[in-house]
Amino acid sequence: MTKKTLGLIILLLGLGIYRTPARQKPNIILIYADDLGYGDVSCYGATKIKTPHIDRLAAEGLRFTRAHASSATCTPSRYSLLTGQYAWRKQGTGIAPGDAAALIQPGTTTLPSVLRKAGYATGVVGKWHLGLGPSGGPDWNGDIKPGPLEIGFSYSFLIPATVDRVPCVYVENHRIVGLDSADPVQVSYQEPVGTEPTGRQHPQLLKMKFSHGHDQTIVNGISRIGYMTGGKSARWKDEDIAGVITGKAKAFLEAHKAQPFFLYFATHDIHVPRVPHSRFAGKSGMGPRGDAILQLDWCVGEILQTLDRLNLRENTIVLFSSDNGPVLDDGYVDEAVTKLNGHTPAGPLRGGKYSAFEAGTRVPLLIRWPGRVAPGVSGALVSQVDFLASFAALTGQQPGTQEAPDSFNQLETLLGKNKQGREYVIGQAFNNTLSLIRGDWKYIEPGKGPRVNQQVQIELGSDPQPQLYNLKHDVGEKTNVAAAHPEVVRQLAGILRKVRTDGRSRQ
Ligand code: NG6
Ligand code: CA
Repeated sequence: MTKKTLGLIILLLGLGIYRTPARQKPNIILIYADDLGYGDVSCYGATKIKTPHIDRLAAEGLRFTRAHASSATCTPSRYSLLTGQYAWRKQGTGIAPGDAAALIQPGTTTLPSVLRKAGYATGVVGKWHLGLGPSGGPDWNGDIKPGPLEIGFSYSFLIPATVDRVPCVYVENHRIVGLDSADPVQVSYQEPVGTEPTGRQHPQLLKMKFSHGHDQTIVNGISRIGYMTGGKSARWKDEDIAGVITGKAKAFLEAHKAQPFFLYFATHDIHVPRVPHSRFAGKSGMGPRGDAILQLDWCVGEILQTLDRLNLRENTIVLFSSDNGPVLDDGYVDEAVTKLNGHTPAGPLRGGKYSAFEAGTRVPLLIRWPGRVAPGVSGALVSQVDFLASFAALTGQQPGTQEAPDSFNQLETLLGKNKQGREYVIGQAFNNTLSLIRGDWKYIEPGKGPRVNQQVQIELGSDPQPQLYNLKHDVGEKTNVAAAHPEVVRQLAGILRKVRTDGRSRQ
């Protein structure tokens, strides 16, 4: 800069003309891990594994100790997160097959549609698992819609369902990436398609064996749920997934650095199959599950470094959470059990993924917004179902009575100003048993079905009798005190009944 221009700027500054532009609406990034437990990262007490980048978020932001996903499995948690409606209100929102039709109808008010209305660029990168296409499922070889672009996202780069489900391809906006039209993709969850080997018939071809389920078409040496054929040029390599989706997430930030953006970055890690890149394989000493945690931590670090580099750290709210609790053997023989090495994925909580007990839905939640959210710890009761109304409020909006019927404006809680949070939190277990937490009390409604899922070795929290726990004195839900406190059981069951029958919970 010449002396002359410097002089001019100083003069203009003095006159108050050369001002920095008004503070832009904050960007929002939601990093949503898969199957990451309450105790899986070092800022939540893990000692056998170090997660420095996730810990950085905790040190620079607010760490919530009582934050919940809406459900103990993926599809319903994500459905609630994006729509602000409990998934159990809507049929067909259980764990979706990889060829499911779109579960969220175009025209629905969603977290991205609300932010888009406020002028945000809205991207989703990573795991979708909310169905694609019209009823009957998507046309994999044509335009794959409706999908995220029809419900408020302006950009999408997807793992369509889960990495353990076919089709094993990426979908960018409406198209499979790298598809050769001479080799069309065919998918079936009913019967074999094509002639490719399956894990059930050719286990000798597998680089990772299945322990239950996951014995159909083999892709990249790993057998999946469902059958597929074709699309050879478009298939992912499991080892590269974290790098590919992180690259797409970074590209989205770069492309939209000048405007407010919302990025929903949904990682594959640490879901099965756990096949991390060679940079992480063997590095945790805990087998592939631990290595996948290191890879997840790396993804978070890449996002944070990109924000630093683009000078967006200050004006970006970063949220980090998980869609449900932890599981060890979720269908592949990957040493998750044998190499656990004393690690406690659920921390002090009982149960795990699929469960009505706390480990099913109580998950890490970190929120960083430099200068606006004071670093620290919050014990406020939080549910991810509230993100929609809370971020609507951040942008001066309020959902109408017909929209996001279970989403409350909890912005003050997310920003650390309200220390109480929600009046109550509702959780949905795999078997659809609901639980309700209010204050120190946790009520689990009577449920049918097995108490333990033997395949995954997780206590589901089902009991034909009502259960009541005092989480303050018994966070591990060891002692059912329902018989000693019938009035509390009655009260909490009453709230649950009302929320159910009213069809909405926000007035
Ligand atoms: C189960 C799968 C499990 C996992 C889960 C969905 C079997 C036996 N188990 O049905 O491996 O894919 O669905 O996980 O197939 S979630 O995190 O996406 O909800
Ligand atoms: Ca999950």
